[in-house]
Amino acid sequence: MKQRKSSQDATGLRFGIVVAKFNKFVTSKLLSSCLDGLTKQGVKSDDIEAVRVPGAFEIPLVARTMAGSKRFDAVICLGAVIRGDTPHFDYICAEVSRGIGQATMDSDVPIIFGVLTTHTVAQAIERSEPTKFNRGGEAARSAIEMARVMRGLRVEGTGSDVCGGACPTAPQMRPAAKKKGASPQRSKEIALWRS
Ligand code: INI
Repeated sequence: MKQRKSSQDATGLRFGIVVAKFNKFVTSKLLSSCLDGLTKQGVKSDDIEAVRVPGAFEIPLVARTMAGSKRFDAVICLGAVIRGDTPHFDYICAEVSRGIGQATMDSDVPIIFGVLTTHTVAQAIERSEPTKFNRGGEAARSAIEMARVMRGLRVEGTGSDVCGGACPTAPQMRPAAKKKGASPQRSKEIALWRS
């Protein structure tokens, strides 16, 4: 069995971040830990683009647009949905998780779910404290790992080890530059993946 090692070296990778302004006292901490996590692993600040949206409900559209631009190796979604007295919480949680899942499958780009969904404000604070278990830092690590996995699969992989030998998307993920006559644009993309 061919095993791929996961890597946390993020040099040369580009990341998009979508962060919700709602519950900013939590999401601003998620954002700063996420940025720390990326830059500590070698990501240049020029290679990070952050977009603010009103609330978690608005995250999926922007995440899908960023992913679709193909300018990023991964997109990270940060938000905080905190349960109130109405069913609003359930609707937002359902939409943001469904929307992010759909966006990542539609775009073929890793989109990381760094949205807190908590019962209480205290739980949200606990999960955004830089000194404790901060989900922003965790989202950065997941993004780096997934960006590396996907670059590896696109450049050299057949997809067989992730799809049990019959991955339907494998042919389009193989490096076209190895074939004669690959378009300049495709070659540029592959050069970027390899960089
Ligand atoms: N948005 C959040 O990000 N977190 C919440 O806890 C929240 N609550 O509880 O209402 C919230 N609501 C706003 C929502 O995401 C949209 O911005 C709004 O409905 C406009 O579409």
